[in-house]
Amino acid sequence: MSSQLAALNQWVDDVARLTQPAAIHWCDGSDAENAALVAIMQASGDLIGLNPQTHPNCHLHRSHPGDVARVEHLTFVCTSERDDAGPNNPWMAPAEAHAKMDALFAGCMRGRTMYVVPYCMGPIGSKLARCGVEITDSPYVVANMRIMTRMGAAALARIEREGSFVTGLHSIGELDPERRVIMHFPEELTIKSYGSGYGGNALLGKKCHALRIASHQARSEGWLAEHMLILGIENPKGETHYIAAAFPSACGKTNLAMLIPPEGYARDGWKVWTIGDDICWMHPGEDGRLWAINPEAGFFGVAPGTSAKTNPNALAMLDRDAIFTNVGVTADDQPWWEGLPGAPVKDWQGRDYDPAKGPAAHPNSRFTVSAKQCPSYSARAEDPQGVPISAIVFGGRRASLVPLVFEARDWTHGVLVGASMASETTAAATGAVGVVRRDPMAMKPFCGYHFADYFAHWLSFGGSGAKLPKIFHVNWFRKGADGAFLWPGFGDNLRVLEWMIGRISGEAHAVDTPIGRLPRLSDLNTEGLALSAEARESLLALDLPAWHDELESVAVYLDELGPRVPPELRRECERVAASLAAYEAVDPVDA
Ligand code: SAT
Ligand code: MN
Repeated sequence: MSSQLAALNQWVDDVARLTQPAAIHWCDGSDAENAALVAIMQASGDLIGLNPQTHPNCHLHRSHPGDVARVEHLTFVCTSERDDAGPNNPWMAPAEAHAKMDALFAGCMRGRTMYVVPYCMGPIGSKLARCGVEITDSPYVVANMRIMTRMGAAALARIEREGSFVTGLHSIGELDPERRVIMHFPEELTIKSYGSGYGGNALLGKKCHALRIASHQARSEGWLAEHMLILGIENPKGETHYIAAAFPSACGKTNLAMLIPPEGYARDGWKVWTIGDDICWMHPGEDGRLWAINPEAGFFGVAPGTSAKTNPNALAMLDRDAIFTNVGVTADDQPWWEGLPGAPVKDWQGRDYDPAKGPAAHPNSRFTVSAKQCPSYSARAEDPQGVPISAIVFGGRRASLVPLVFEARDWTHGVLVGASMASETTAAATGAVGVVRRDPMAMKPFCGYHFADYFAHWLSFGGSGAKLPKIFHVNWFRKGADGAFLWPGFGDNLRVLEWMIGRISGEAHAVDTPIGRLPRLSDLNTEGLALSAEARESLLALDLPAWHDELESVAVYLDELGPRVPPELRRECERVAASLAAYEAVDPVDA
């Protein structure tokens, strides 16, 4: 046995001694293994079979009703120095955290099977990919990890070859919110998670490894681990540009990643290719460009609102081999959520559906499905080199202030734009929904180290010679006086992406403003689009006094992050504020 596998075996033995499982199962990722697990879960009620005619090999999982989202206040980054975790993360000293977790894990798997899940984040043959091993007592977690990662024998072989891997220990425990905690030890490449079966808390390859631990590794190794979708846009000439875009959870990343071009665009030959919908690892290539892979192999998407209108590609991949969590069901056992035709008879808790008790599907109900089933899945998604990124897009959910799109003037300004991102909170995390909070680069819940150091790391890419992507900011969520969205969104977002590509090739026009470069409405292709007069007037307008206040609030936010904030970023914030003060208002709309 290789020394790598000896180390892995030793860890598995140690965990078994601590958790006392009735049996240990090493996962090979095979179909037979999955079928056996599904049978076990059907017998236990963990999975419920759905209509085999309309949805072959699809299953429903109903979680504990108190375990439906990530728990940011219970998610710790345990660095030896408190300040290294930053004010953006709950922190606990590593020794204390290990002791706390070991006490929770002691004997917790009695009577249960302990699964050992080797996995690879990224194409199995890619230098950019990284491996991990998750130990869990939840067969639901195993079934999801099988879809979301390259799990099983191939990953184990790579671990044996390579040596280094992230260790993740997970138990659903008692699913008691009072005994729920997720600890990250980035200096030890270790994760310990107890008391939740929910995606981001329990599928340790995803947010825990591919963002929190990986962002920490990326900083010391000179790359970026980001909460971004990756898509390719093919123009009628057959050229494809790849775009990475960061939005907070439940702000439409999956829909954007699978965008279907609007009628005129499709006719002219535009195509959109999906690489990933949630996480992006970007490495500087020898050519000075950033090259990106999607570390995941599947989608863990928000179900409600996914429909033939909003995301036909997603709907098309969800009629076979999928796991649905906390959705409703119809009389003939089809999965159902708000936004679909038909009617539910049972809600997400398995109760008879009663609109007085709330929606049939939980607002954070999810589907888990292999990326290979996506009709727009890019052939380049499995490319071990990744794809070269032409543009980075930041976006939030902002009912007012922020225009539909603007371009940062350069990399440093773009880093400020990303650092000052803000968004209304969603159901993806527990807590109040709809409150605007700063969410830099959509990484507030996921950055495994001090935000100030993270901004410095981003700035460090700005060296001369690098062929860095252009940086843009978008806001699809601007609302009018009546509270309705001003921009149609979904497929029509391609109109905005086309302008970005025009900016990259130097063909599209923009107006310089203090906050960045804005298109005039006439610079966007609005053919076939019925925009209201209010939308035409305000989607690209600048409210200067409100932007003043915004820049002041960004400066306060940077101050709150403390003295580690790079001076370059503060100076950039001052530069924008000064240029706002000096700005003679020109009307950027069709000026
Ligand atoms: O945290 S999850 O990965 O489960 C979903 C999300 O919030 O993006
Ligand atoms: Mn996410």
